[in-house]
Amino acid sequence: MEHTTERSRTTVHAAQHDPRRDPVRDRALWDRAARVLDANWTGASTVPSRTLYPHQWSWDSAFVAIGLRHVSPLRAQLELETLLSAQWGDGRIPHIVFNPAIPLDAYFPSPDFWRSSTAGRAAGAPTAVQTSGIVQPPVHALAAWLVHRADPALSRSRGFLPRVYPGLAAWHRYLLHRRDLGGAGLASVVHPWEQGMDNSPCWDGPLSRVAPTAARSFRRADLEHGTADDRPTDLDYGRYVRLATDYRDGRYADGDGEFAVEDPSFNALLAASEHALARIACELGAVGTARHARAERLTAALVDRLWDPAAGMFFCRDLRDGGDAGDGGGGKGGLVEEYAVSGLVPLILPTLPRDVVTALVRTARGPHFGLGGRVRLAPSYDLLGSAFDPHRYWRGPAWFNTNWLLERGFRLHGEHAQAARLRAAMLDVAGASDFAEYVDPYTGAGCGARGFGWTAALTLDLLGTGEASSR
Ligand code: 9WN
Repeated sequence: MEHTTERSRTTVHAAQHDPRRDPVRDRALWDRAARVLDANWTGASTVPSRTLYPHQWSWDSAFVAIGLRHVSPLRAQLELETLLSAQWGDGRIPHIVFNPAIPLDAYFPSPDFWRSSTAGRAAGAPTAVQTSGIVQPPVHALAAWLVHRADPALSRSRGFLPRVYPGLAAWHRYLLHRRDLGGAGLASVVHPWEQGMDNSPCWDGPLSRVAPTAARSFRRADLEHGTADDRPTDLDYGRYVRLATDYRDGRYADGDGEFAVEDPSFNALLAASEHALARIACELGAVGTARHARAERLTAALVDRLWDPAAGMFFCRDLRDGGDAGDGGGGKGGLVEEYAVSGLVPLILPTLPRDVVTALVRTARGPHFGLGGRVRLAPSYDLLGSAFDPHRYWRGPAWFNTNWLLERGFRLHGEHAQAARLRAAMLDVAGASDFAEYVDPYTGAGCGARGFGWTAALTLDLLGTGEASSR
């Protein structure tokens, strides 16, 4: 791929203009990150990890495309097109697209659990490919726009945006209508895996009402690749399996499942992607105003429903919490008052009110997240929380996708020094941990899989765009 190599050379050159960075080390880091993406490439998409996650995951692919665009804009386009080819008729983009060449016991839950082409028939699941039936955060339109911008000529010649726009629009329609379970204009997630931060302590309350499936009735494949102490517990898994089984047995119809949560990060990504979809619409000759207005309404609903001014934080809203939490939320459910990184992600939104931005930056730099100096990267959960654990999955460790979003948010709102510190720390930790899936937020020590897709991809993005860019 001569085009790819040429582009790669040009782009890393741009990153070398930052006088504070060593261009030789950055070039080596770039090459290592690109090699991870090559190793995880299957021919039409990228696996998050060859061992732990050997299929295509939805939000992983969006982050991967954002990095891949610097190395091969063509592969980045294909990554998103492959994912969209597994979209369901009702608009949902499934959280996993299964590779039929991978043995069933390599990952649990496998295609025979989800039974997408039969149980999902009424919702329009594809027949040519097996998928899961739940979704993941909508980072895709943002990714598609950034991929287009990386090589507009190639994008135009392949008709990339006209190819992906209808699917992305249907995806947002699904979330904004079928998933508006609280009736307030926000999308709800119906399973912790949908929000992407599987065993966050935010779910402990909502999950406590779910009767777990007995652990002996399924076999976890994840424990064959990682330390049990770093992974969700069997009890968590029993509840994940119960919720997914019930959703499947209800033919993946949305409505009155036991778990329904309005999450700040999921909705912030939807609003950011709606802004991106507006730009895509303009590029295709349509008017984007209505979409920008919708993104602004989503931002306003996020503040209205999930912002707690006294805490200086966005919290999840548990729609199945029957008690009146007295939180002024205007009706259904109650706020889950846990400081998790999800509540900082709305910083990526351009029309967040100034006082909210100021308070959120203060919270990020304060004792709960320690970005003022106590940690290297933002933890996934409250450093002061009783459930904090620096190594157990989403209960404390730092992840590169959430830190990349925060870096972007800091920069968007003029917090350039904070953004630059975070960016430098991410690059150092990604390289030193061999592109770990997640790391101890204090030490940067790697946990989980190595050679992890989005860690490598977002390293490339940070190197490829430079800190001054508006990206
Ligand atoms: C379940 C693939 C995915 C990520 C999620 C992360 C983890 C899966 C799992 O891996 O979830 O979807 O088996 O734990 O939590 O964010 O997309 O990398």
